[in-house]
Amino acid sequence: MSGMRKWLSFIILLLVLIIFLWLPPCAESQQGHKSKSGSVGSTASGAEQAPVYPSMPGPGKKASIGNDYYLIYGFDKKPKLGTVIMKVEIFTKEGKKDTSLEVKADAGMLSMKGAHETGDRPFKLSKKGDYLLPIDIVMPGDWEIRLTLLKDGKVIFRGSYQFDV
Ligand SMILES: [Cu+2]
Repeated sequence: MSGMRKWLSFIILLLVLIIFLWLPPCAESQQGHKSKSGSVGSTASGAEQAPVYPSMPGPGKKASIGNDYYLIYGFDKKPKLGTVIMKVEIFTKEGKKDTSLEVKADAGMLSMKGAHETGDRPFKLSKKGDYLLPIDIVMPGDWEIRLTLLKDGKVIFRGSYQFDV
């Protein structure tokens, strides 16, 4: 009986030793893995790898889209509580109106991330060749509209407009 106990405690000691020897590198690799997957997760969570939306020149001003196009955006009225219609006009560098791009926008409050983001919604092309999108401003505060332009399914421009309501 006591022999078996000795045997058992020996095995337990051995197990503890093995675990102690084995744990630190494993914990390290797990941590490394965690921080890696964590950063991947955070970038992936922000709608296709946390894209950056540089501030655009104000409404009515030209914002260049690469070397080939520029856009001018505006609103049907100064953004205030309620629905505003955002209008985006796209021109080739020669100044000819272009309707071959796809335009999307997300709107939300900077100080209330995730509270009322609309998600990316497509603008509709009007007969005049303007891209239009109604945006609901549901609260006073600091809003941001994030614009994405695609050509042949590829993002060629991102820009943002911040304003207070
Ligand atoms: Cu809010």
